[in-house]
Amino acid sequence: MSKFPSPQNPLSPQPQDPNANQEIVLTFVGKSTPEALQKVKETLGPNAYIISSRYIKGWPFGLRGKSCVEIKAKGRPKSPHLIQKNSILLPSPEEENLKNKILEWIKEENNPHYLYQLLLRKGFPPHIATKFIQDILPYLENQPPKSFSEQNLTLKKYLSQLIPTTPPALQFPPNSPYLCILIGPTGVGKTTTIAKLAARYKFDYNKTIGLLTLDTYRIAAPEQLQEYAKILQSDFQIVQKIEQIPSALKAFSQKDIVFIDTAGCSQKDIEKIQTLKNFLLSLKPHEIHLVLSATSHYKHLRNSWEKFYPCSPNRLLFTKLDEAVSFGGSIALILESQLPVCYLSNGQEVPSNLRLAKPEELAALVFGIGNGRF
Ligand SMILES: Nc1nc2c(ncn2[C@@H]2O[C@H](COP(=O)(O)OP(=O)(O)OP(=O)(O)O)[C@@H](O)[C@H]2O)c(=O)[nH]1
Ligand SMILES: [Mg+2]
Repeated sequence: MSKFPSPQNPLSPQPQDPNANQEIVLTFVGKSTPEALQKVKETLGPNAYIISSRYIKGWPFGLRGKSCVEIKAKGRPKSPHLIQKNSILLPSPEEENLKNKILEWIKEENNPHYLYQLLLRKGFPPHIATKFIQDILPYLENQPPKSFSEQNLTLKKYLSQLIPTTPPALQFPPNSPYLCILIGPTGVGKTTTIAKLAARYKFDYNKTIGLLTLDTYRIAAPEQLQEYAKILQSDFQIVQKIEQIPSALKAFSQKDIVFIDTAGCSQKDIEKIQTLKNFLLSLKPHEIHLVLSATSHYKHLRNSWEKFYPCSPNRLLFTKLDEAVSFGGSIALILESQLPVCYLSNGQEVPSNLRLAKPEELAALVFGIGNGRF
């Protein structure tokens, strides 16, 4: 706008005006082609030539449902005043990108193909994306959203209703500890999360805790949890054989809750998973959290769930939310397995980087603004 002389001096372009007497490209918009052409002629004269024309729904006014014709034309403007009156200023590329993004939504609302692409981009696998769309379409058709933000809100609200979560257990049986075990692939953050959970139960929920590890596969693996036990001043036990379980549990009989760490198993290591299953049959834990990294692709997550399925996990626990770039895979697995989520880990800091799972927050990871900022 500042390129042009002010409207107070409309008919006399300043000599220094770089646009005076020069051919320039301008954009004109009208409700119809004749209206847009009339503006071209009035502003650039009869010798102007048309570079392009297109029919647009909504843009540039951002009004849903309104259509217009946009014509780009080149010529010598008769006056700056007419430029201001008739042509439109094109938005900056950044603004245009943003508008186009929003427009895509509005133009394509209720369009299953568009929503499908969006879900794939967010990391959903095709079959879950299809299922989600099949479910939500009748809902969208009944209550068509009026704007991008309303549509986003609808999708978020709908998705959040499908996400099972569960609160942390706070009531425990007398004379025998409540057992919470974490299982899952290697390096996903099981031991770190146990330390966070133990601290939370001890300091925030005022519960008596015990720590137990079955992870004796790697040298120094038990020491990692033992260090946390020392810091938390909690009792600690190592169990190497199934026969040791009863005495270990007896030692913890006065504790409210015992957290059990396990060795990470590659989902390909069927033998190790079978051994873990045998331990679980003997322990009979109340909570079995399958711990998975939110940075993993859906296929990997799904494969881990299948391989650990014989261990009967009854919760999903996602870690590394802070590192993940898309969350569709994790959300898809929650929808598919219908295993409730209780905790989410969003960083390496013990004990602070642990959150209680909320359906709305999880849904916002897919349909929210500023995705993944936990
Ligand atoms: N960025 C990030 N790192 C995490 C998170 N949770 C754990 N980590 C890191 O992941 C690495 C592995 O954590 P561990 O707790 O040892 O993982 P594990 O599942 O017990 O590993 P194994 O016992 O070898 O199977 C460590 O460097 C942790 O600090 C998280 O939520 N975000
Ligand atoms: Mg570990």
